[in-house]
Amino acid sequence: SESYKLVVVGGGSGGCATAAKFCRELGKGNVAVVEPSEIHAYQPMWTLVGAGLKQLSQSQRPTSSVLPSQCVWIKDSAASFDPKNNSLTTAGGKKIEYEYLVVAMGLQLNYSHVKGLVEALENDPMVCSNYQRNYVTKTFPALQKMESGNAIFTFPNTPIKCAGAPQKIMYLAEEIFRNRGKRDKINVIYNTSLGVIFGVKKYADSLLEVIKRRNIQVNYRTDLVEVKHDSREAVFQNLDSEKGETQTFKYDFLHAVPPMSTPDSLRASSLVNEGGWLDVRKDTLQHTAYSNIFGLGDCTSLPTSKTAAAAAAQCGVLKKNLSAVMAGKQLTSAYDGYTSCPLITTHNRCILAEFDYDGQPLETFPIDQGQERWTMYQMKAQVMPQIYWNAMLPGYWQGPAVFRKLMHLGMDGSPKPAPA
Ligand code: FAD
Ligand code: UQ1
Repeated sequence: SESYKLVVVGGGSGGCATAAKFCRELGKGNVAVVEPSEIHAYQPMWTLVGAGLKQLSQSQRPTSSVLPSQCVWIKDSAASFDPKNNSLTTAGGKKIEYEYLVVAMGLQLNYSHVKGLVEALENDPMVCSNYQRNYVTKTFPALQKMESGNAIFTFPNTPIKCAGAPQKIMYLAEEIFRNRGKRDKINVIYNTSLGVIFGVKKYADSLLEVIKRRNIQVNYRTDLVEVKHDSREAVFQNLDSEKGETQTFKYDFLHAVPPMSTPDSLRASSLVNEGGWLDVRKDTLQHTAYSNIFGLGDCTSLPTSKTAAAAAAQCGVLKKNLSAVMAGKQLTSAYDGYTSCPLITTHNRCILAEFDYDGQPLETFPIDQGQERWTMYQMKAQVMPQIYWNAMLPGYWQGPAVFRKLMHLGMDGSPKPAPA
């Protein structure tokens, strides 16, 4: 068996950034990253890929080029965890021992949990999904082909990553239909399992205005349960109906967002809570049962919206607290739940939602981010990819908190900088 000071499981947004930080501290050969994929994707770009505003290739780089050069990359997936003995095994049958473990395995996409959805994605050119790399490339061609009828966009009945993404693509699609002169013949329909358009009232109010102005139909508490691609029908369950009533919609275009969960191997371990989430403390990110295990990102129990922006902020807290544990010191850093969702509403406008555990806006810029803005679109489409590749993955970006504090200095009613 192999043994490392620190093992990071998952080399996505949170795992890669964390490995980079600890490689600098612990040096060559002491940090191992378990990651099966040869391609690292900047998933936030997939909304733009779906709308034809970026190419898939711009969102992807070889994993070998983003993982820190001082780490040991174990190109395999974690298959089982034995936290009592500080070890895990891989699908390839390797046993790996660690002193400290960071779990950043992200989410598993459960397309197969919706009857007929995989078949529809594989066979119907008008069924697409921005959540997976081989389906996101179907979205723009389908939007260009769409002539008339129902364009349906779904939101599943589980927590998902980037809770805004299911509607961002709808706004971009509506704009494409309009620019192509087809809008009059197309019904744009948002069927969401949620009871609200967005969890934070300030941004929900702005989005509801967009929806009204652009004549979009929203059906709440409506969950996609089956797709019949032969007859182009989508079956939705009414989540408020005790009898489990369903309603069938004819579709001419369907953007489906799959139900999600933590990966099976994590869910089967003793590291998760009842919901199957990696059980970490919401402030320190330390595991509730094992003090040498930490977690960050989408796979965790942290009660905030799952985004790369959140993982970036968590990365800073995790670094400080795990370093403290390694040094035998008290944990001092606490995560406030910061997360951000750039709600793109047109090819050059965006509402940049930023908020904390309490669902209170925590905005970086001293302007009202509840409005659709050109600057925020540029931020999302041009600036964020640079920050991601050049600052987050190398372990230097911990979210915009420092800028927020700077830009709000001396402004009325704003949070005062914390005392040193
Ligand atoms: P990931 O980055 O998904 O990484 C998880 C890694 O774990 C993967 O590399 C995977 O291969 C690996 N893994 C899985 N199983 C195993 C295993 N058994 N063993 C080892 N490794 C394993 N976020 C934003 O901040 N802003 C946005 O605008 C935004 N838009 C989005 C739009 C879309 C369409 C999508 C799909 C996501 C979007 N996100 C956005 C969300 C963002 O991509 C995720 O929240 C972020 O990547 C989470 O980081 P993570 O490290 O937790 O998981
Ligand atoms: C962010 O930090 C981040 O992580 C790298 C994102 O992921 C792509 C984001 O989408 C956003 C909006 C942020 C927040 C950053 C700023 C400057 C507001």
